[in-house]
Amino acid sequence: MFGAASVGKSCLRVQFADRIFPPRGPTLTGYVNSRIVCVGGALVKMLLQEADGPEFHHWHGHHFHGAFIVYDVTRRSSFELVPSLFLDVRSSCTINSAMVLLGNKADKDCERQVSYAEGDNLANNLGLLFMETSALVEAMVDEAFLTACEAACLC
Ligand SMILES: Nc1nc2c(ncn2[C@@H]2O[C@H](COP(=O)(O)OP(=O)(O)OP(=O)(O)O)[C@@H](O)[C@H]2O)c(=O)[nH]1
Ligand SMILES: [Mg+2]
Repeated sequence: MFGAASVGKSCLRVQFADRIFPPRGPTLTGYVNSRIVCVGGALVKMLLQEADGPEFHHWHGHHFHGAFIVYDVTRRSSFELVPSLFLDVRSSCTINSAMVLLGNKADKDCERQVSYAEGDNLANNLGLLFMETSALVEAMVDEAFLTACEAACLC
């Protein structure tokens, strides 16, 4: 999971893996959450790791089955960071499957600075899947991770 600081990477990851909001304790670089899911009749163990804010030099050379780029729909600067982050991720890591763009904090609709259409357009331009999520109210969190997992399993 990549994205600007405080977009909700930890909350999404922990909501999906442990059904807790908010996560307890700070983000620890390299910490892995896991959840076993059933995809196409097979049990798959998903391992979720998080880059520390936009600084992800420690992931250079890593190989992932999928990647999420997350922005905060109430913070435009986090959305504007997405194209350069996408290029950085693509050039530094091997992603052999789905990349997904997530617009998180969709529960804060009255504070929204990025529309759904803008997120969808950017995802289309970059060739990413797109969803808006809320880790707080657990909206589209399972769907986002399971979609990526299914795409990874098809590769
Ligand atoms: N309203 C709302 N707040 C959220 C949501 N997800 C996360 N937050 C809040 O956003 C803040 C940052 O969440 P984190 O999950 O720590 O963000 P992060 O991207 O992991 O941050 P770093 O690891 O520091 O880069 C916390 O105060 C969360 O409670 C959400 O879906 N809705
Ligand atoms: Mg975090």
